[in-house]
Amino acid sequence: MTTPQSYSEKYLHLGEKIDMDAHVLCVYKIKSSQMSMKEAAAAIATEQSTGTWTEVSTLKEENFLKRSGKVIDIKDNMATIAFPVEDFSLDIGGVPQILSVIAGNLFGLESIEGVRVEDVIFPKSMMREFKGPKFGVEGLRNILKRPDRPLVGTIVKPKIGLSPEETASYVYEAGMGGLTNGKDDETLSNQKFCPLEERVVAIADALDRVKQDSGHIMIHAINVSTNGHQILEVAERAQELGATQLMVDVLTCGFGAVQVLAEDPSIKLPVHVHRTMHAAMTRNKDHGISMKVFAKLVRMCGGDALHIGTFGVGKMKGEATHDLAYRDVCLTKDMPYKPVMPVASGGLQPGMIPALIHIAGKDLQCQAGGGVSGHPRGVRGGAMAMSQAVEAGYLGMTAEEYAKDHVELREALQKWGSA
Ligand code: CAP
Ligand code: MG
Repeated sequence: MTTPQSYSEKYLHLGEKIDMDAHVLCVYKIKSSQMSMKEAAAAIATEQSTGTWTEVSTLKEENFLKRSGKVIDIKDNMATIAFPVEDFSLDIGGVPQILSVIAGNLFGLESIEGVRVEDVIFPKSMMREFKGPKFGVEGLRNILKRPDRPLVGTIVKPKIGLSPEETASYVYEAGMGGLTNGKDDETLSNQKFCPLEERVVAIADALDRVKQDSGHIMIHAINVSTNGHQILEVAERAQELGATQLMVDVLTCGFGAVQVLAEDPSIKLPVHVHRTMHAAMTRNKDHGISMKVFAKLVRMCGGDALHIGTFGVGKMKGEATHDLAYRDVCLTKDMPYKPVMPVASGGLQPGMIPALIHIAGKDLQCQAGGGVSGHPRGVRGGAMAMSQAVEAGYLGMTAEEYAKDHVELREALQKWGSA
């Protein structure tokens, strides 16, 4: 049995003019063999606003008119639904509540086999309720005294198992090799082999030594991803002990975790946003949520740097055109916030970097874990090769050209080739 068309039909407002300042617009890609596009879109608008599977006696006309989602456009398999601003609760609720409206129960409707949230457009009035990044692209560049070159970083590898001292020594070598950014991996937290507090202290010392020994500035993002009731306390402690940046996994911790780290006045560090688990929702082209939606929400919540993929050149699934769209969300002037630093990470190695910069542009943080520590000369050699590759990309040269008089890059190319 499907929702009777006569009932959900009330949610169809095709072609009607909508007050953009009074609605959140959401674009859905829909696949249903049991329903027409109109029926399926209306079923979503119904379920996600004032309706349910049957008409209810408690839905009064005034409530229906003011708060119902309206299907305003259908093109092929894409439907746009406008949700009244009044349906949202930002003071208590925030992004979790936004998601439960635009990306909630609809995924489980029996009669719709596939639905993907492709985009969301928030009215200015709602965007103003969020602060966006404290640092963003410019803030990170200022901290690193790196006005226009892409940032270049590493993820300490192996993901787990190194002691605080070993981790710090990795970071020192990476900094001496010219990297601007280091970060914990997403599965590293406070395990016995590498307690968070000891790691923060050891890394802070390593970063100081890099500065003393070479004059070079590097920061390192400490993974503070944890339970909601602890995250602020853990972040404050890391900051107190000398952390230079924080990292949070936005999808496992929730958007509120990014927002509290960005907005709480006690935290004065940039927030690096990892997206582990995103592919469970972003990878299927017929069902789930586009990374574009997540990128918008991360920017609203104040992430300073965000993983957006490797533009088709790394180990993770992804296409350049899609990743470019996510990069644009990070940088667009259409959102009333500082731009977010787009991060390309996953299976990268020096030979890929010039091509990556050519596609993605200079406002980019390139990162390699294996592509640094897998270098024949070790971490410092790998960091030098990555830095050289970034310089090549920045100057518009190929990796091969630049490698002619840069031995570390040459050795990386010999081991891994180029993109
Ligand atoms: C990269 C990475 C990142 C992935 C995640 C890893 O390491 O640290 O977590 O980039 O992908 O563990 O794989 P390597 P995404 O450089 O050694 O591949 O950013 O696309 O979510
Ligand atoms: Mg990782």
